[in-house]
Amino acid sequence: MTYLEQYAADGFAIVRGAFEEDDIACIACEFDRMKAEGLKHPRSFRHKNILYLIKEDPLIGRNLRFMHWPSYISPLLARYRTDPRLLAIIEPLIGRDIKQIINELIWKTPGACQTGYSYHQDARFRRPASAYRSLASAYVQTAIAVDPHRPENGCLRIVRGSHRLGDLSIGTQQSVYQGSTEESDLRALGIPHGDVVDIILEPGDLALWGPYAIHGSGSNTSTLDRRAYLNGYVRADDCDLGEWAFHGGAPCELGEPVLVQYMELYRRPDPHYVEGPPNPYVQGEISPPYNE
Ligand SMILES: O=C(O)CCC(=O)C(=O)O
Repeated sequence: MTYLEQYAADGFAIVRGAFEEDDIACIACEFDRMKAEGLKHPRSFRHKNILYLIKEDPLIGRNLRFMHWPSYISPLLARYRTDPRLLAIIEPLIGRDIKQIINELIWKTPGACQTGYSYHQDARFRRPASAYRSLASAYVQTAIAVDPHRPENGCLRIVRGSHRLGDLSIGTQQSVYQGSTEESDLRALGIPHGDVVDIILEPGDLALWGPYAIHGSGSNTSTLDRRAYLNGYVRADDCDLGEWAFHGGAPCELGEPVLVQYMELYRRPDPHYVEGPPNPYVQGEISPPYNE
């Protein structure tokens, strides 16, 4: 089965060896650099679209869980967000005119007690919903494995075939990064445990999934980190938000930040510490025009 056949059948796919050892070594160094930058802050910090999400962990203290939009300050990570190998993987799904709505580094620091993600569909984050059209066919999330991903270090878990269930608004009242993959959440939806697939990856492998695929990940109980570089893309015509990634297949550079997830960008562009949810409009609706 090709990855495109697997994506159509299961709602997710794995491309083995999408990136080489040298690529991953460079990306891993940038993870370390971004982590050192992030941990200069006492708590979650935002500057425009860049966000360091830092939580106080009972076991290790300040814990950088993820960073949004490292590519504004890392030329290397910016290069990989528009890498031709990524385009070759997503082009058959969403074409050659592509915007980007996710650019994220995820760490699961060993020793921390909170590193899991509860089961969810990414559709919940595509807000305001009116800015997105044809979500099911226009949007794809990708994750490049930097470390081996295994059940013991909190690999992704995806429910096979759940992309056909549409928007289930799962757990939208709580943050996904403060939970874990609870079987009871699936049972409540009538989903058998046998449909859950552990996404085992080697460094350089790439996983992709759609906006309705139910997924989450468990805690890291090992001594190895589980880093992933996430890039989420959308067919440009079907989205009013996002940074351009490819125009006619040509890579687009980042300029002055535009509205993507942080809808307060123009009202509060200054560097600041974040109290409360990082993206305040994630649960709500606002009206177009967005980019005024
Ligand atoms: O990387 C993970 O473990 C979870 C990431 C995730 O669920 C997401 O980005 O939607």
